[in-house]
Amino acid sequence: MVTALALFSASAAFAADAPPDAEALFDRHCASCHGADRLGGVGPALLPGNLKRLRRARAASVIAEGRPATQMPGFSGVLGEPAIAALVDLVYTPLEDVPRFGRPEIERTRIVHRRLDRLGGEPVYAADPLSLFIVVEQGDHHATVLDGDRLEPLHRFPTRFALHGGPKFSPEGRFVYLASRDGWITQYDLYNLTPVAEIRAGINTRNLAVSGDGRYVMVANYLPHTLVLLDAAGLVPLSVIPVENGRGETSRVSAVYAAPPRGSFVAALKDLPEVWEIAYRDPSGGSSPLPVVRTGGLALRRLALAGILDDFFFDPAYQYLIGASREGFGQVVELDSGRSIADIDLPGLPHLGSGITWEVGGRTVLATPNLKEGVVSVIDMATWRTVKRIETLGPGFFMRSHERSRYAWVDVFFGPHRDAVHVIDKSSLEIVKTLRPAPGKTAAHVEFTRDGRYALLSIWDPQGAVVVYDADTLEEVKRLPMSKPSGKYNVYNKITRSRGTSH
Ligand code: DHE
Repeated sequence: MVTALALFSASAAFAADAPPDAEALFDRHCASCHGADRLGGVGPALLPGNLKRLRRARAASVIAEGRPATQMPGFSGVLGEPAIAALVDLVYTPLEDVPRFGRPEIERTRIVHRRLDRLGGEPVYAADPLSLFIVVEQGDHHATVLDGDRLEPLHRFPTRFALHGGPKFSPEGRFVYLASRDGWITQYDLYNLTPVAEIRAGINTRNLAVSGDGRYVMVANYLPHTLVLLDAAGLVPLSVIPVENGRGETSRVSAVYAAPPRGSFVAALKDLPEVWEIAYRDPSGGSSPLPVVRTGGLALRRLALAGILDDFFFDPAYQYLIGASREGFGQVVELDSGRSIADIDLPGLPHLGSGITWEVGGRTVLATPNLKEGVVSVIDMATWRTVKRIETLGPGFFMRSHERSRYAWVDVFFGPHRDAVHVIDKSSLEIVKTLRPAPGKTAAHVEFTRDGRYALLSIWDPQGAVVVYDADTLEEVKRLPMSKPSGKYNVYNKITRSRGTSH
């Protein structure tokens, strides 16, 4: 007679001998971040087209060890080699049916929450709308509207799943635009505290930018390989721009930025050695030495690069683009001529997107944290030479200051000191204080109040908080409980393009 135990042992042995079931493994370990259909979610889409810069052997080690500077954990503790190999095979297998995501598909996702012409044009609260902060709470996918004068929450609303990139404001500060990793764009009215419209502009989206004149929103996508132009008033899709080089090679878009003085958007490409500049203002007044093509009524300049640059910074006048590659080289490109004018010493993985500038000793410097090394690089923006490498307790993600503050703040996002935040004197370029507001918990991302008096720092924990510091004495003033608050964004500092914050 076959006992229940024998039956169990037989099936266990059979399971151990059977080839790993990649689909089942994917469902169990990967689908929650990368999407059951592999089209992406918090994590990127896992399709051969998205992985073409990642060799198969490297893909296996990413699954085993995780990926630094991302949320991808390592699975070597739970998956053996055969299981990892089966998953690699799966993610390099094209989908039988990749959904089309062109303009009609995008249009069909649009949701209008409130008609703009029926909304009042004044704030429905007494607080100064330019002092507000938006705090993105990753823990439970909400955003808090914080009164930046009273330093108290004014309102809280649900967001789409996994927002990424900084929310962007309309030029007068009334509307804020939010992008989620799975492509949802939200227009939110900060006067009436209500969402206005939403649209899914991509399957795997990186970020969005709002034009300097407030008329357009541009969305950067990893999947499909497109830039999507939306009408900023209600998110009506205007144009879907395929990102390809004319020889059939396409590229993911790492990020798109607004360059208001140029009347353009500038896009960083992940798979082609090019930078794209898309003019929303008629560029016919200026002379461009570069070929300009028209795509859907937009003027597009394609600047050729020596290599792929996928993280950018711009000088305050938007004359220069400072780019870094994942391979560890930095370059300064003059945007008008499209010429590379200098190489910069930026080893490791600088996080230029989080760079800031200030004046010291009559020169303008750019400071950037580094995602791989415990260092802040300070670069003279006239000579493009490194003035100083400030050693920190570990790699950092975000850096901030304010025109009226003598300090710059940088977090230590990775490693055993992730609960530490350094305060750097902007004149001496020395760390003058290291704060640990919640020992053992990641402390990261600072933003100043409009007047620069207070610096707000996040504790990245489900039971986290925004900690308010006096920006001069560096003493804690108060703590506002929040659910894993990630970034926070002050309306005034953003719309006036403060040099101490990101754009
Ligand atoms: Fe970000 C901004 C790229 C991982 C939180 N991140 C940006 C921007 C880029 C970028 C290009 C600037 C766009 C903008 O603000 O419009 N981020 C990347 C990556 O390539 C990277 C390393 C890998 C990835 O998975 O995409 C990455 N980023 C993360 C995270 O793991 C973080 C910490 C948590 C999360 O939300 O996913 C994270 N990134 C942020 C935040 C900003 C951001 C909070 C906005 C910063 C700001 O203050 O403006």
